[in-house]
Amino acid sequence: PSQQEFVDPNELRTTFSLAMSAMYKKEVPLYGDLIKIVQSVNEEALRNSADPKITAMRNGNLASERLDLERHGAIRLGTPHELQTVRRIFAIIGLYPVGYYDLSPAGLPMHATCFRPTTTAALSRNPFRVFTTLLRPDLLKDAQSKDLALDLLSQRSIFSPELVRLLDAAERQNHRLRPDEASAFVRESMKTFGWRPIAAASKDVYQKLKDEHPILADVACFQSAHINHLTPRTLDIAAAQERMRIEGLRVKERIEGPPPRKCPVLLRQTSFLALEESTHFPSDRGLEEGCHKARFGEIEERGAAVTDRGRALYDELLNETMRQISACPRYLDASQKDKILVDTFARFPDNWDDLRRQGLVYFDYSLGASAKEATIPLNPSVDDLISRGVLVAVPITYEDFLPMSAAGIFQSNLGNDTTAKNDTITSFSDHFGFQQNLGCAVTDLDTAYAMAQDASLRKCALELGMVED
Ligand code: OOG
Ligand code: NI
Repeated sequence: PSQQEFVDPNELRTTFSLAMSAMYKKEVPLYGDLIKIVQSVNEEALRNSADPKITAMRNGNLASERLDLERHGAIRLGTPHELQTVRRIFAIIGLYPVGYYDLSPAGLPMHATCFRPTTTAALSRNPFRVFTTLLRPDLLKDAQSKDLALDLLSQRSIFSPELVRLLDAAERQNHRLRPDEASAFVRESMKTFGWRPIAAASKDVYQKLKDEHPILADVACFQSAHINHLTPRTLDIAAAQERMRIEGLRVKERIEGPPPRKCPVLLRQTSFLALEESTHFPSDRGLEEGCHKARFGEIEERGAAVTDRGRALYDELLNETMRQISACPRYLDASQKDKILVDTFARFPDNWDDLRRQGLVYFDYSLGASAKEATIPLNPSVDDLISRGVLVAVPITYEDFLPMSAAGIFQSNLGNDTTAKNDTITSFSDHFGFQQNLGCAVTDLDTAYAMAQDASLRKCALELGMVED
């Protein structure tokens, strides 16, 4: 068959994410409320905000912002085989593993990658991505619960035979599917990521795993890799968080990530807390009623991607903030903790020129309006060209995640008892082991931004006739 007979992966990603969103709204109706809140906060921000990025949006091409499409979801997997199969599923909708995230420093026996579109063109077609964590049995100290969990995981099969058949077919067709195959693929994938109301373990086993670590119960005791949240993009995360509170949602205490800034960097996130959902556990006497807490809704606001140096500074200031918070002998409420964050981050420059000159943020360069008329000195610096209006620098958006923020989101949604046993997890990263389990390398997180910046500069140099093709 010719290329035309296959569905474009970017298009299929949209179909897939819309199906996921519809399913999740049905499964977790509160998520539908969250979407409405975010939409109304975004509309207000678009109408009233003086933030140059938002006014540009108001005057520019709003449709290209795709504000109404979720930015990400998250799943938690139990075995290398599940991770490899999920990788095959996501390749069909144009998502590839980028970045390695070690969550063990936060007491979680998990590590992760993000499956996402890797080009600007694909991101702008549909920005949907999936934060995907994998259980690390090597970090579980209690042999009995580890065996119980591995046993449950070895018995479950979260991919339907039809889905597996479609994955094989796609691989014979360069990861593409025909329209009829594509609809079957979306339908069958939803079975993998949907909620199954009957647990795979008895209540006793569930409780035992939960006592060992709540994440263990969530990963091992169910028949699917249920999506645990979806995350729309908000233009004003503080306003959206406040609105969630007003509407009576139970929200996470603090927003994760950097403090509010004039020049936003990286990623800020918060969530409504996971719900108690009724669940049925198999037993000798038939089904036993119980409940499980795993699924929530999250919102995110994205800023600029930072360079290695910017990231080192971010990590240093975040560690310093956490050190001060934990060293404080008094009880600190959320606003006191936020104050420490703001004060500590005063050391992170907050205007685009400084951020650019100090090499803290990645920029996309293009020719300015006066590029063609301006006189260009010999061997000009980028600064030179910017001050002459030859070049315009726009910060590149951060498309990835932050391990400590992810851990904060995890923990608020596992319940307050999570931290109790945190000290039973030894922390070390296993980037190599993760890639082995995945069956391929994850793309380095930093390189992509550096390459995008370099490529934009090179394009400008070509257009100005400063270099030859
Ligand atoms: C994933 C939590 C991390 C994020 O946005 O950082 C995450 C999970 O709870 O499974 O989604
Ligand atoms: Ni998330």
